[in-house]
Amino acid sequence: MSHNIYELFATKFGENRDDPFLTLPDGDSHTYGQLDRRSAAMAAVLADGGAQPGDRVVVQVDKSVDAVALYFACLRAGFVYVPLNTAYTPDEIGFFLGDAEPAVFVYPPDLAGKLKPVADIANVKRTFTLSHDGGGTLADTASQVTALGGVVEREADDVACMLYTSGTTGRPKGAMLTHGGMATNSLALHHIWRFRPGDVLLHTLPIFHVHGLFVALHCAILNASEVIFCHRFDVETVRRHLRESTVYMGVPTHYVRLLNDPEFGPHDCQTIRMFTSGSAPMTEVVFNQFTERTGHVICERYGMTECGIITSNPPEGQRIAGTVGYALPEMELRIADEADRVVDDGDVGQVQVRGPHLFSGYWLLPDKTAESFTADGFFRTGDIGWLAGDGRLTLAGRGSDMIISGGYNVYPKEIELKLDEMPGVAESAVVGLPHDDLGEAVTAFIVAESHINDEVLRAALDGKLAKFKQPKRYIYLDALPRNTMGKIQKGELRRAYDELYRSP
Ligand code: MLC
Ligand code: AMP
Repeated sequence: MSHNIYELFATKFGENRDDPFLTLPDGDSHTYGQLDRRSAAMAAVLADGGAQPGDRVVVQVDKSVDAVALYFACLRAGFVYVPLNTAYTPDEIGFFLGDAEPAVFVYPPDLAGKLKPVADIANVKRTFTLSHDGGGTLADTASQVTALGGVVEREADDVACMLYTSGTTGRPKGAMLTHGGMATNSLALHHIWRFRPGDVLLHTLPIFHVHGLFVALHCAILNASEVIFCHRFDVETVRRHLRESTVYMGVPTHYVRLLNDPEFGPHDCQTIRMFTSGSAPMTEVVFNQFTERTGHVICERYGMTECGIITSNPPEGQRIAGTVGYALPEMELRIADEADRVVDDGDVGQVQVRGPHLFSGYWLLPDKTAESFTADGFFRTGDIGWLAGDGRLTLAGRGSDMIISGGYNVYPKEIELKLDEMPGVAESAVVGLPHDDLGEAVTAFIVAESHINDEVLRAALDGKLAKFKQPKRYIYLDALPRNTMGKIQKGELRRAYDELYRSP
């Protein structure tokens, strides 16, 4: 029996061919049958272009119906789908292409001048373009070919997707997600969130991360739901379409922005049965304000690229501010000390998880993979938390100094390395400081050895680092705080500048 996750989807596509799947804000609707056919055509184009099952297909394209079809095309044909954040610069893309060694790279036509040379340097054999409005060589060719029928057989542990996530070294690692792991997680989530006939999902997340691509879309497909598919988040669009939806999935910044609109209120949310939040911590203030304003209690859940969704508050039963709920079915969750010994309920330690939902390892990095698992097969999430006696998890922070800005992870090391190599910079420390809108704002502390200013630093990072990673503020210090071992004390910087972004 094939374990290709697309088999699960194909059943839904087959049973619901004429039903709306992706409906754009302008009303233009694409049925389940259309997406199925389009993905089969795209699979044929990629195969003709030389892609074989198991080959990587790297994709940096805008959110669109065809971008979703391209994802399905890769799944059904057994290609490994590798989506990249559209904010990444050509410099950053160069690294991913070199690392993933894809058979095919797909990018927007208007970036050809910048990205084709990068693909050539990385020796990518075949490139296609795809635009947000249905244009590009991939779209054009897909409209002319004979579709690739059927679904390629895959084992449960065959890799379906690879998503890059960074680490303490600043070098991104490709997390390999398997057909079996993704299917297990999606089915569990669809079940515990009690998806039901008639549910309509309002989708405003990007589709290059697990939240927008897997959590949101997989639940909708398994439910044969209609998805109101917005290009991006903005308050006005969300308010307009909430009234036609039953489920909304967001990051905390979305909820902060909705609350900042004084007109937003219960009248916008009358059809909604569930608001979920994740990818970053939600403050109790926002959680409570949302309930006071709308009458809805946000269902906070906790996930990670390597694991999919790990825990969720219950859709029925109590959702508690500041907690991320209970482990999903088949997901074993424990809190351990530094020696991987399980601690008592209520004690704070590192969150570790085990089960069939997990990724299979980091691409070409067996040592990193081994380090990230305990001897008995639990994955070290890097998050810190504690469990209540009934199994409810509360997160208390992160083990590393990773920053989460508006739901995107930012790794200080990557930015510090770029800053430190600049003339005039003696050393730097990058930290996340509390920010009402983004949760945390990337902030750089600089020790200068000659005259340097924000403008010079910004100009030097532009083009090298995606905008969302670039520091929102630079602070110049005579020296960085260090402990007796010489280690930079980032905690001290965070404490001293805690109020930097808070309005007076
Ligand atoms: C955009 N900008 C950001 C930013 N997003 N800066 C810091 N942090 C961010 N997250 C910058 C842009 O570069 C630009 O800079 C300016 O802000 C305005 O850009 P924009 O495109 O208009 O931004 P906006 O649409 O307002 O985006 C904000 C956002 C977006 C919150 C809607 O960041 C977003 O969609 N976040 C969701 C991330 C997500 O899906 N995470 C899931 C990860 S999966 P300038 O200088 O040009 O003005 C995961 C697992 C799990 O974590 O559990 O789910
Ligand atoms: P990523 O590597 O992009 O998948 O991000 C995963 C990280 O996001 C986790 O390790 C957590 O640190 C964080 N995260 C996800 N959901 C939540 C949540 N509900 N509350 C706090 N942090 C979260």
